[in-house]
Order: sequence, then structure tokens, then C-alpha cells
Amino acid sequence: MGAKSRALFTVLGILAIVLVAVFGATAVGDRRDVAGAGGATSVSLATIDPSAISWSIERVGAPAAWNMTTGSSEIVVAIIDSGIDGTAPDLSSALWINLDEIAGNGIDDDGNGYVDDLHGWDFRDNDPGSLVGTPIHWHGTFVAGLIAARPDSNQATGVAPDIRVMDLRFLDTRNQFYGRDWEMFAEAIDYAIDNGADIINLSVYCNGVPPATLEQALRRAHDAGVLVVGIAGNNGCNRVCYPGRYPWVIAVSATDRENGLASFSNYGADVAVCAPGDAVISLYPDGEIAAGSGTSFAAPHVSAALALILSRNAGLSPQEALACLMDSATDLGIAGSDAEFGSGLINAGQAVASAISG
Ligand SMILES: [Ca+2]
Ligand SMILES: [Ca+2]
Ligand SMILES: [Ca+2]
Ligand SMILES: [Ca+2]
Repeated sequence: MGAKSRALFTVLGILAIVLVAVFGATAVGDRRDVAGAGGATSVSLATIDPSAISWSIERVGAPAAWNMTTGSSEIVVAIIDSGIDGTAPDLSSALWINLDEIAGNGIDDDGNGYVDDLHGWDFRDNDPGSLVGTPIHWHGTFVAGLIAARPDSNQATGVAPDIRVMDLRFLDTRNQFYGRDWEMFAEAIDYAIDNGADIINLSVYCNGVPPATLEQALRRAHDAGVLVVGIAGNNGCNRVCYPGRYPWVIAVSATDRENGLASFSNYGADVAVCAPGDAVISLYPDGEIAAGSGTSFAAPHVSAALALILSRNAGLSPQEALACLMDSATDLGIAGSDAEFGSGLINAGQAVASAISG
């Protein structure tokens, strides 16, 4: 790889954060009235105060979907990102557990090639956990919160609070990855495929064209029936970045509170659907509530909506699940599918309703 392309790949990170404000807990009192179910097995809908659901969760129709399903613990979204703080009360019971692995005994009990991989693997550190080794960036926890935060501690509620998330750390402490990391990226994708993920959330983009290593890994995911959700990118221009641009990746653009395209969101013919990504509310490590912006935070709504569809009907093929989502999306912008919004704003309620077989 030449110096020029290496330079391109060095910026690659995500940097989804156009705008980030961290609020103290008291500043968001109106979001803290979600009564927790307290248990680890399922969310009690009766205890969720509708006024405590954050705007983006409501905007994608999640509360309507929850009348049909809040998610199945059998459905797993692998989050290849900067690592998850699974000690946050809202996330601790949402983590996928590798039932065939005994944690901390120094043995690869399930023989999958990873020792003590209880909740996933930290590919950045090559160790079993995001909370050991190098410090994590907040990005991955924020993504996880949007997908699966449970209203256990009166904080945030994700779109699919009863599914499970697999923690595959790939981005470094600065939320970046580098030109030497493609093999690592592919390994994380293969881990998700081999260990039962139904969906992979890739809130990551780069400004160059990745090597065949990544393309092949994403093709393997597709061939294995794993849905991959990616992002358009945050340059505010007409170009969907890789890996969102691959045909096997569902590219998501970001909308704002007025259902307009967020100023930072890339767009282009490869956009499949859109979701809120401007000043959306989720969790920081340690469970603090914050607002974040980026196409990185639009994609998790889509991953979680797909997870709800599969929770409702596990018999759907990946393509059928995706069709439920795209066909029920609310058209935005010019009539019909367009470069800014794709098929439109996802509607989890209608998508889940349409997921019944027969
Ligand atoms: Ca193992
Ligand atoms: Ca072990
Ligand atoms: Ca680590
Ligand atoms: Ca349109």
C-alpha cells in the first residue's frame, strides 16, 4: 500500500461525533422516569413510561413494535465497534453470553479459537474483554444503548431491549482504525458469523476503498445469512462510504428531528433506508445519558428494528426481514426511493406487524 493510500486509511475512523453533549443525570429528568423491570429475562412493558422514551426511539416506531415484541434473547446483534461498557445497568443483561465458554479459566472451552470469550472478543487488544486492557472509546456503548438498552435503571431504552448484543471491539481508544487493521476487521466479522450473530452493526466508515480481505468477509456474512448494517458516512456529501457501499451492506443515512437529512450525513444511490442520527440520546460508559450525532447512530436503529422483525418471526430469511423493513419505511423527500433517504424512514411498528408469516 502506497503512502497516499495509507494516509487515506489512517483517517478511517468513524468519528461519528459531529456534536456531542453530555448531560448530567439531573438535566434529563424527563428521560429518567422509565420504571425498571428489574429482571434479566424480559422487559415489562407496563413499567415503561411512554413519555420517557427518547425521541429517536419513538420516531422509528419502536413503542408500537413493543406491543408485538420487545425482542427475543435468541436474536443477536454483533456490534463491531469501540467496545461496550457492559457494566452499565442498562446494558449488563443485554450482553450476549457464550454459553459454551467458561470465563476466566484460561481455556478455550468451546474450541472456537478464543480463550474465555464470554461476551465476544476484543480484537484491538486481542483479549477477552472491552473493560480490560486499553481504555474504550464511548462510541460502542452509545451504539449498544440505542440497540438494546433495557429500562432497568431508569435511564435509556433501546429499540430492541430484549435482544442480545455481542461485543466485538475493533476500534481503538481514539475510535479509529488503521491501514494495518483489515485482517483484524475481517476476523471480527468471521467471529460474528461463526458464533451465531443474526445481524452485524457496522457503525464505521473509511474514505478509501478497502482491500479484498474486507469485501470477502462481508460476502461470507451475506452467504451465511447474516444481515450487515452499515453507514453512509459523515462528510455531508453525495458518496456512500465503504463498507456501507458494498452491495452486501445495508447503508443508512441520518435524519434530524424534522425528518430532514442531517447536515453531516452522506447520501447516494447506495442508501437503503434512513433513521434518526442527529442529537439522539443514548448511554455513555458508566451509564451516563448523552446526546450524540452521526450516521453511526442512525444505523443502530436499523439493526435493532431488523432484530425485532426476526424476533417476531425467526422463520424469515434475511432478505425477507429486510423487505419487511424497506417496504414499510415512510417515504421522505422526493416521491419514491431517493439518494438522500433510500426507501425512507424506518417504521419498526409496521415492519414488525408485517413480519407475520403466511
Ligand atoms: Ca472460546
Ligand atoms: Ca474459558
Ligand atoms: Ca481489552
Ligand atoms: Ca423519497
